[in-house]
Amino acid sequence: LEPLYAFMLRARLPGGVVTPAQWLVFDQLARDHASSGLRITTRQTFQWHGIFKHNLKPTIAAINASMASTIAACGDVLRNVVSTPLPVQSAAHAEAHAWAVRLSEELAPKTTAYHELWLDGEKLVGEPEPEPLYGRTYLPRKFKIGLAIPPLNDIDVFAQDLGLIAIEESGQLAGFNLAVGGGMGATQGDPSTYPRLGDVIGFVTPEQLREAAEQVIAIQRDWGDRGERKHARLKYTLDNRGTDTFVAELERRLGFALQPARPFRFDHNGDRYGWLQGADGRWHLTLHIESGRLLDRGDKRLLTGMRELARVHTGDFRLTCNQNVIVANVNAADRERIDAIVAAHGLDGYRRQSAIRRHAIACVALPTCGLAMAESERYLPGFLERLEAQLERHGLLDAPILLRLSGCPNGCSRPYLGEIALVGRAPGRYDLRLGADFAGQRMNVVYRENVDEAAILEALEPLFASYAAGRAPGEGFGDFLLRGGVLVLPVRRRIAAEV
Ligand code: SRM
Ligand code: SF4
Repeated sequence: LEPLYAFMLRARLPGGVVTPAQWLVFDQLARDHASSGLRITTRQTFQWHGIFKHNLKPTIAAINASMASTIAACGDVLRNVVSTPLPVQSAAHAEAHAWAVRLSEELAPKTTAYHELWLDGEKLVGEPEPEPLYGRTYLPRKFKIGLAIPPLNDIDVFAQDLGLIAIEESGQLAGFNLAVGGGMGATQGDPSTYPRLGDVIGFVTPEQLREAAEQVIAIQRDWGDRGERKHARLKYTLDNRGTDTFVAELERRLGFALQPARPFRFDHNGDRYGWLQGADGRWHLTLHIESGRLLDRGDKRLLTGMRELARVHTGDFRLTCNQNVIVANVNAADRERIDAIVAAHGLDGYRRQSAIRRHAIACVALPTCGLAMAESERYLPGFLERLEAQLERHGLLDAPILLRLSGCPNGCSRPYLGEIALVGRAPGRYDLRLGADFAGQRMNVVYRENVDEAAILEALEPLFASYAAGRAPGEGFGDFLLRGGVLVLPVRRRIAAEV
């Protein structure tokens, strides 16, 4: 008799857009087959945990029937392309967002094996289909593209293998700055692995973008390290070969030179909660979902509440890279009804929460992640309570400090970009990292190594006291620690400069 295997499934949802009809399908699958509701990930998509092996095929088929997919949500290919989700700005926003969808579709693997295996496509043996981009051996490792629309860096563009910074000029989408070689993963005890922010290497027009993205992936396919998996990300290729050599090769393959990068400015990488009106007059409501976990627990009936919203909503939903959800494209006349559903199901927590709680992200970690060294998602609520008590004593409950927890150094919550970050080392023990900025452009550094909660709170106490007493108006916690000389950052942590 075979053991009762259970799996995690992840959808591919470029730009995080979900229609109400898709939401209802995903919700049903969560209730029928998953062990812990719907989980919004840090790459704008859903995971379902605990799917029994015999339910995998019908679940994947149902996701595909809803016009979504699970193909290339994992594996050594281009992963879910993320994009600034909030459609508040101009038509250029919609155009830029559409690019995320197009890149995701056009650069996805062309294999028919997925359909043969999971969707009852006919051919199961024979010559493999040609893969124009990935070839027979695919990429050395996963590859991530993210598109940010300034001033919002809510996707952490410098943490992507290829970051695209949309440049809008006179209300038109002029093109994209390219930032290459970002990545967050590191391996404990192996200093040859490290998080790195992307280098801004130049600008391309929209007509040049597809080819430029494809060639960046192709160079990594050809130059990436296939001998040592831990070094197989683009960031190591860049550091081994040099960014200049990489750019020269890119321009050679493209047959044109990149233009100089254009000016841009990011002001933050968190989400903006509550209602915001878009340029076209429609409304968007960003809700905070702690660790992205949609479940019914006590009076917080988040899964049910979102289902009720999906039943009446005429716009769409947008998942964010901060694990939240936006009820997007709402007509003014529907706002009251949406608000009532939100309040009735405890989805309006953002109205009462401390600023640090609203800006916290935790990766999944235990019990489902096999790589976890410490708790993360399950630890966040309790840790936040203790932190909030401390912040309250210092009058800092309204300080929007970016807190990120990861159960291990792989960095799935992008912890190296947290103003305060805990990176798991062992059960109950973390590296306390401090000093990132509020816009995702500077990484933090280790402040205390391998410590327990008491030591973390003790280390933070005097820092909160001096921040409360000495912060300049609008000054972030990370910036304050740097200005006050509490932290000195190594040169490589300062990068991702604005041009
Ligand atoms: Fe991740 C592996 C969860 C975003 C870096 N990540 C994993 C696995 C699949 C564990 C495994 O390989 O066995 C985790 C599944 C846990 C579970 O039980 O669900 C996992 N990663 C997640 C998610 C669900 C975290 C979350 O709480 O939301 C995110 C899913 C994203 C998605 O929808 O595609 C997630 N992972 C990230 C990010 C953030 C990002 O992409 O913006 C990173 C850092 C960026 C990067 O890639 O550099 C990230 N995950 C990793 C790594 C380290 C990769 C490296 O280069 O070293 C691993 C380990 C690996 O690949 O071997 C990993
Ligand atoms: Fe698992 Fe580590 Fe990723 Fe957390 S950071 S989900 S513990 S691999």
